[in-house]
Amino acid sequence: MNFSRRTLLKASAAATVMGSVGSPLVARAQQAEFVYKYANNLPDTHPLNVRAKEMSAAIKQETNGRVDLQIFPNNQLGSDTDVLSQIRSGGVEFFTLSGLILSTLVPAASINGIGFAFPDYDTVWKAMDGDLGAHVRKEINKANLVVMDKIWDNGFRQTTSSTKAINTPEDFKGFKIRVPVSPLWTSMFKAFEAAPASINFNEVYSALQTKIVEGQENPLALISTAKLYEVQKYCSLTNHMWDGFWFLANRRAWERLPADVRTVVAKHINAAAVKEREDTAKLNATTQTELAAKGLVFNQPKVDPFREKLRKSGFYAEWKGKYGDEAWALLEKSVGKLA
Ligand code: X2X
Repeated sequence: MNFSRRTLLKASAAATVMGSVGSPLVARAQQAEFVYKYANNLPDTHPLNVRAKEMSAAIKQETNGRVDLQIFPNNQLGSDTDVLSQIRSGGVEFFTLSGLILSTLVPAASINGIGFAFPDYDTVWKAMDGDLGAHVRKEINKANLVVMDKIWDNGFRQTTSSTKAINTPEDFKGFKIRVPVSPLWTSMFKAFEAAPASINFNEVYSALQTKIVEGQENPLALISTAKLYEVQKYCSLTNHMWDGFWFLANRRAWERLPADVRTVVAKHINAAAVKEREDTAKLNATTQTELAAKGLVFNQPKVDPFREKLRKSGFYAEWKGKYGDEAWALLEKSVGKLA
């Protein structure tokens, strides 16, 4: 669409009168001093992106159009591994990433993913909004990334498969399972004597479809919104891990924002995280019926034998040694004795 000079002048005059809300495209572009990209790996329909859109609009509104936070869902700007290097270089300004994948850069960030650590969401939020979360954010800051206070929810992870249900730890023996690119995920499924394959989320659907792997593990909200039920037959409610997304910012880009603008941006990001937590927990709790109707066969294995297998394999002792006594004590303060 070509704007003639006359149209441009008319549009910018109108925008001056209308202010930032609903301003013509041209005027809004002129007013957006800061056009920042926010990348994530989730489908557009996932509650994280639904709330992110509201967040972006609220930020634009309260900054009078000065900040235009552009959302790129579904790995549009690259895989998690690619975008992690872009957030560090400034190729993107914002990125939500699981602490377990971030742990390739910040080892402490995977601690919330320790197998069977969290019994429920109350315990998760007390820990992640309390001392354990503060410890992880301190470590993330040391890696020269900015991290928002409130972690976003991914959920409690379940195991899907195209070949069999997982009822006991023995069923994991030799099981070709996709895991995200993270030392903790690989370590846990090796402790189950499975055959974990590290694959970025943007390649999971095709890896399952072509049977490169038999299964994967994710919360029900993602099994639904990423349509993984189309290429999986069984869903075993192993509930083996809680996982969340830290909202990260490139430090130089963050510090380019004036202090008052930073306060507004952080306020809306953290408020969106709290709303997304409610949405995602609700979706995780209600999606099983919808997924069963789409053909997924559910089973509910007893969890204690899996936890016992991890204990006997030395998994908890190994990771206690990796995180160190301070971080492990913060985890056990929230969830009780593990190792
Ligand atoms: O990669 C996954 O499985 C996902 C989408 O759950 C994460 O980002 C960890």
